[in-house]
Amino acid sequence: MTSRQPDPAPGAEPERGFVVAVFEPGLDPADELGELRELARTAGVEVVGEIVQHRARPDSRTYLGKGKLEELKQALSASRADSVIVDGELEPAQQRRLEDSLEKRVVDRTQLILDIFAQHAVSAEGKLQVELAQLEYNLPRMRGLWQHLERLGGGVGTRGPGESQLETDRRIARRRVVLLRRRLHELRGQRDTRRKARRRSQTPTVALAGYTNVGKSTLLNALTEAHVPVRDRLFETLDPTTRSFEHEGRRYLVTDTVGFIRRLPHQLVEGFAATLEETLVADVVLHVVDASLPDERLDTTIEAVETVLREIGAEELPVELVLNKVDALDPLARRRLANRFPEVLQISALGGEGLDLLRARLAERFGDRFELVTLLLPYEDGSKLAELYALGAPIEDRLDRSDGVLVRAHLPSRERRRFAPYLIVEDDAASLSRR
Ligand SMILES: Nc1nc2c(ncn2[C@@H]2O[C@H](COP(=O)(O)OP(=O)(O)OP(=O)(O)O)[C@@H](O)[C@H]2O)c(=O)[nH]1
Ligand SMILES: [Mg+2]
Repeated sequence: MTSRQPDPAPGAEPERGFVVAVFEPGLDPADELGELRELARTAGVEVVGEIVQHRARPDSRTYLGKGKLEELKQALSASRADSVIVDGELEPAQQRRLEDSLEKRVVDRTQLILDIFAQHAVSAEGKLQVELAQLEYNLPRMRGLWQHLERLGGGVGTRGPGESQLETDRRIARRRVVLLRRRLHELRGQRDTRRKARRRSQTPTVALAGYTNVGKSTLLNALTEAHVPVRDRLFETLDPTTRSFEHEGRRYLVTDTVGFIRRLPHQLVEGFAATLEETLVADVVLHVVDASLPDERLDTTIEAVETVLREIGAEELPVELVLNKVDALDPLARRRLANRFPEVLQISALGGEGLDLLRARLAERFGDRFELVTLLLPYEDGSKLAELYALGAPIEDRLDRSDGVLVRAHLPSRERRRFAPYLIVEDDAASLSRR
């Protein structure tokens, strides 16, 4: 599947996929199918047919019940489908039985999402994260899939007496998992260093979070004049990007990360843990919502994001909801939204509407983190001045005097202690400056 291209060259035949879903009570069929179709489209698959079965839970052996399975067989041959896409996570044995019985490749929702991630991974870290997630998915499903890995390490492929090919393959895959985890751990160390540098700078940090395709990257670009790629497909962004913007003389950092989805495969949550943690070091999470979605879908996406945020341990962070894509709504729909979400800003990352208000609201949130102080830094403590500049604290005024440098600066509240010996009471400052 990973060889599939998301955008087939003109004239090339896209893969033909047949969608199969079991709807348990409580699931909204239109919603479910809509999302599965979107996933298929993003993966470069043309959906050529659909079969839906309503039952309490999928069949434990073959996902679909007997009758439906027969129906599917007929429909498959008529539709000339290359593969079957199942809207759920299949047990390895279920998948095997289905493949054997249908004589077609069967792809479950998890694998479809993993494929999309594989197609979209750009950075070295992103690629390792996806490979790890794929291996963990494939390990219990292996049927001699891993021959190509044998050549990776000298002697790894040599088989012990009595060991089957499959066992050898599993052993190689497990070693690769260990290796990938180690490499990711190293990369994570580097990321921590960068993150700590950012923390030291005390610059307020905003993390963009939200369902996939809601416009997070568009918003990052609009707020910070960045050029992160934006596309109308799922999981366009996998690597975190941090950019800054200035508002009234202060600098703010904005981080854009991977989008969320309902029932995010747990292999991906593990693989992308480090990336998702970028969200955790933020001072505030901006939860971006696609306001152009129908009401129910809007609610499920908000819930899904809240669930993932809880799963990665971000529930303690302050979250600010923001409704994006309001340019796609008529005035009535916007009023209804305003009633449903009274305090929430309505913006258009694409058109620019509401962005000034958003910047102002973010700034307001961080307002108490800075205080305007006057410091007298003697020349013999010259390094303190450098430290002050390193904080990125906006400097209002600076006067070089005989006894040191007099500075008026917006000092981050947390740094007050470090600079306490140099603080000058405001009233004195005016008279001092004349000295
Ligand atoms: N009408 C409208 N479309 C928007 C707006 N913001 C983003 N979009 C469109 O929504 C699609 C997805 O935008 P992205 O910025 O890539 O979304 P994302 O949340 O970063 O998506 P992933 O990285 O794939 O999770 C693109 O086609 C954008 O042009 C907006 O304010 N209004
Ligand atoms: Mg994006």
